[in-house]
Amino acid sequence: MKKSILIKSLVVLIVFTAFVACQQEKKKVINFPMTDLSTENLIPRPLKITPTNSAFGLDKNTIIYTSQNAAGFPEVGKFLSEKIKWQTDLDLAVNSTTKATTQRIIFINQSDSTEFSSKEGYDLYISQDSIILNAKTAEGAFRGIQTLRQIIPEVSNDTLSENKMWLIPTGKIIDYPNFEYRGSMLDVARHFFSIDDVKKYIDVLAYYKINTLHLHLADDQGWRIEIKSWPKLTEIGGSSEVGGGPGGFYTQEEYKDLVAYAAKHFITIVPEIDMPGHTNAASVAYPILNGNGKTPKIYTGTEVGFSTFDTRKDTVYSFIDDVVREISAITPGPYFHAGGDESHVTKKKDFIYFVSKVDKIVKKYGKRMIGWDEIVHADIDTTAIAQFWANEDNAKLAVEKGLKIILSPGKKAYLDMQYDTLSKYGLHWAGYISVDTGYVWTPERYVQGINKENILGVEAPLWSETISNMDELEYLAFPRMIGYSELSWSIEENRNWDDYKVRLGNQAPYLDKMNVKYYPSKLIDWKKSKYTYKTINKD
Ligand code: TNX
Repeated sequence: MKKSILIKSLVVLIVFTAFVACQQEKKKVINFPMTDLSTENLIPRPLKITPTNSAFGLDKNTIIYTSQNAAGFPEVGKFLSEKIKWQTDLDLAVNSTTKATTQRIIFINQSDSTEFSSKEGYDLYISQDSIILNAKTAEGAFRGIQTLRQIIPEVSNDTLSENKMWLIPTGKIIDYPNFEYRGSMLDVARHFFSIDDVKKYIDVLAYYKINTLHLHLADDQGWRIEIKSWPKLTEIGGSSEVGGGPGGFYTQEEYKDLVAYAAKHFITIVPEIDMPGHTNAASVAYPILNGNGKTPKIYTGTEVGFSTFDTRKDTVYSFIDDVVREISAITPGPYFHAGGDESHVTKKKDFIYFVSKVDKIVKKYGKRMIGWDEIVHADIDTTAIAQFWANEDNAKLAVEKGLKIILSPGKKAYLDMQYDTLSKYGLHWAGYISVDTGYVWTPERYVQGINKENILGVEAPLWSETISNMDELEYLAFPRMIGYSELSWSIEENRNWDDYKVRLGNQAPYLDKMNVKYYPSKLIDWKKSKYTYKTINKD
């Protein structure tokens, strides 16, 4: 820690301790047991942990303070209070002005220190009397409180004082992410998932510091987002899904609500409209868009590569202009994903022409285009991003052209791949991905010639041909998604399967309490919850 931060933190500590001391009863000396912050079950593993082997007793007298004039900080404090309530049933006041008889504080402090090179970085100082979280931005503070949530024990200690106390190990943590883009993708097109389902997914992603959720909003089997200027997209295109189920779609109001929910969790939504292939549902609604020479009919199967837009028709580009404009207007994040994969019935020259035109439309509405790795063949701006999923040559070409890469290699990061031959759901065209296979690889060196500076981050896609409800979604996504959080946040030296698998096993109480139906891989020794949560809540 630099001296300047130390002094700043000390000043903060002194001011607050003084403030609290004026009102508190005489402090009782508590003999805290030995702890070790470095062996806590943190995922993703923080950059640096220095244990000091005592404890902070979180109890009903703890109060939360935040910097009050720093944008977003009071909200982060409230979020922490709500989650502590959920975990422990304690009701902690946030920035309360009433006189408190308290002994310990959690202070979430906005710091302008130049130490914070990443906007998501944070430092956490835990002592017996206080927890101080320093961050430059509310986003950094938000990542930091996930760390704090993860070290609050499941069970309280009832013997140290009159109050139940949750003993948080003392020490300091210095942390920031290895990659700036840490994502998951959800295919809501093959099977539709409701806003509430997606919100539940966001809750868990945020706990593991994921910062991006890519929504695959249109494919051959369904169109899932209201476009006001082309209403049949959802009226007709939204009414189908794989297997013949009812489908569904998000109104723009619902999508906005989802985007706001994600933003509250510092998660950016990346909307994807996959084109020129994967567009059967759009062409069923508006046959004028179709370019494959066949009369489009509703499709509920799982084949790919048979549909295309007509890449030489002006109407198609006015359509795309409307779609990109309407979606961009309700998407605050910087990206628009334009798909581009498996356009097997689009001629190569038409594909190149199409992608270059779409790139310009996306830019016109102030967004950076992301596309599946095939887009690198087009003449596109270097601000575009290639999402590598299958073809290493495409990924290398992207780097030669100066594009950044998102790594989603099918063999390692596809959440829809089966764990093994016994898996109930999923596919296996890219192989089987057991929990260790999904974790044991090095994004920084996965494709020869593609180095850390070329990589924006890692994203794990969950395609939904074989899953149609939350239980099935969670079976495929968890626990593997938790591993991708560590692969994208933690530096290589801090990633180790033997160490990770123990920390993963200890996530079970959280996942159980969240009612996440994860796949209970036999490779992991899953921790049993010591208490049922009903008991905790009753006390
Ligand atoms: C390939 S990955 C696809 C998707 C399928 C997925 C199934 C990619 C860009 N395209 O259309 O859903 O495989 O694993």
